[in-house]
Amino acid sequence: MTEPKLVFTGPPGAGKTTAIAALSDIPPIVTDVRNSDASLAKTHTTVGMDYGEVKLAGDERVRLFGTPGQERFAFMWRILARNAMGLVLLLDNSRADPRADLRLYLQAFGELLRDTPCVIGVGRLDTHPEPSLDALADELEQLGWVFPLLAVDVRQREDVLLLVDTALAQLEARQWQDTQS
Ligand SMILES: Nc1nc2c(ncn2[C@@H]2O[C@H](COP(=O)(O)OP(=O)(O)OP(=O)(O)O)[C@@H](O)[C@H]2O)c(=O)[nH]1
Ligand SMILES: [Mg+2]
Repeated sequence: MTEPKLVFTGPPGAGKTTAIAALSDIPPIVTDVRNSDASLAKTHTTVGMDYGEVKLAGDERVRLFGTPGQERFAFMWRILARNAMGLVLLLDNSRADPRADLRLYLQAFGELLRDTPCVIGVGRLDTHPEPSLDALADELEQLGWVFPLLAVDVRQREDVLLLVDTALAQLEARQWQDTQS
């Protein structure tokens, strides 16, 4: 497999920039500016993209791209989705309607997901247990998708690594299936 490109997406504040910084072996490239949106409870927001790299077992280098979360930057979602080999969708369960977030980002990346694996990481389940992972899995099923859903803390490198490993495992399974057909 040649240097897979994974894209992290999800709503503002879900932790795309944090996750890539937690996992990257190189100092991540960030394009955050001071946030002027009062509905976002954080000081900075991504306006371009995040970039990091991680070397996994066997010296496989994975390129990590993060999208801006805000919908006004949806044009960047399309640009960053090009040639992606997997999608990591981060949700923040403390947001008003995580199910609506799930629908919005899966729809926005629907074309990519036709032949690219996805893994969903749900953050802040400890403080905001609803909707539960089961409820989100039901929503996913109703939308016609079957993807792994994991509880994560994006500040923890091990959690982000698990998301990346899960996406890559699906990718390898698909590539193996392709060789069989
Ligand atoms: N207390 C707490 N903070 C968390 C948790 N998960 C993430 N965060 C914080 O949430 C914030 C996420 O911010 P970013 O990484 O900038 O989010 P983003 O998804 O890149 O946001 P945009 O670029 O605006 O789309 C960071 O300050 C994290 O430290 C959690 O489980 N608990
Ligand atoms: Mg960001």
